[in-house]
Amino acid sequence: QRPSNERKRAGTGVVEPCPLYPTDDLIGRLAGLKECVAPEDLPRLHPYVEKGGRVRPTNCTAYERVAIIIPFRNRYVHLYILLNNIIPMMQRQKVDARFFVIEQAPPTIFNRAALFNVGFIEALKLDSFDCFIFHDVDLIPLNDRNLYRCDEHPMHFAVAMDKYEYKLPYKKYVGGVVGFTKEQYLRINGNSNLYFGWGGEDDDLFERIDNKEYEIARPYLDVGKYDMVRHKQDKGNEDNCDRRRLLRTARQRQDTEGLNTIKYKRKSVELRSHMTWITVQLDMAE
Ligand code: UD2
Ligand code: MN
Repeated sequence: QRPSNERKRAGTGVVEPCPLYPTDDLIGRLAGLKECVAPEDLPRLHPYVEKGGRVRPTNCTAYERVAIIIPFRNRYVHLYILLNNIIPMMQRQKVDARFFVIEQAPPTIFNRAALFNVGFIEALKLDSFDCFIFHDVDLIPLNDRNLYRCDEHPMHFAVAMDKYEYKLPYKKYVGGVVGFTKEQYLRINGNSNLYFGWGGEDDDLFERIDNKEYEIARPYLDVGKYDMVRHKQDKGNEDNCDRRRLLRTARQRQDTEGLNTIKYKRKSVELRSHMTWITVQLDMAE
């Protein structure tokens, strides 16, 4: 059952609630712009974004507040391309969204899933949010009917990517872009923090979702379409050779390892013009 617009009204000043399915301004299929954008061009291209990276509807109040969490290290070109694509999409979808870049400082191996936990905790320290969308920096949505919102079950948005021939690669796949309400993310105890390096963390997330008896809500293939900006495997994100072994204990670990056990050192929080930028240090586990 969806919460009523009245109860979940977000923002201030605007009385009229936005429609639950605000489809009037949508285009459908998008070009998916991949040209480089300089950060100093963002204010000219998207002047309505508030400092710290909030976009919200101007003539109605969204029924939920969304934090878009982007795990990040040294992918500036991708980040600005992504923002240039999704900022206007958020506007057309009448989403009240705030962008958080969660940057992992060197030297430890990259840990995408732990950064999601950091983003969840840090976003809630700054403001209240109903919905958390965890978004790879390099995935460009190709259809704005893919509404960036949360629902009764965890959402998997990126179901059809160019690198998988625009199909779901396997049934349990929840990589790329996923969304949880605050309650759902707390109930699954977030992501595992143990996956340093490339791979496995998304399959661990599936086990956590499934273990708590959630279904996974997905758009149609034509709607959940994305292109990934081409890239090579990053230095500092080498294949995680432990991933298969870790995955075997995913369900046993769920309640004792994850959001409730994450350790990190927060180095800085900056309210930049088009995003909130949080830099953290993660230490490799004991
Ligand atoms: C796949 C999945 C991704 C994740 C990953 C395994 C797709 C489209 N995505 O991505 O969801 O499960 O495998 O870990 O299949 N990042 C940085 N800097 C780095 C390394 C990673 O910013 O040095 C971030 C960035 O947001 C990136 C994400 O982590 O999009 C995933 O890393 P990737 O893009 O290198 O991995 P990829 O494309 O194989
Ligand atoms: Mn990628």
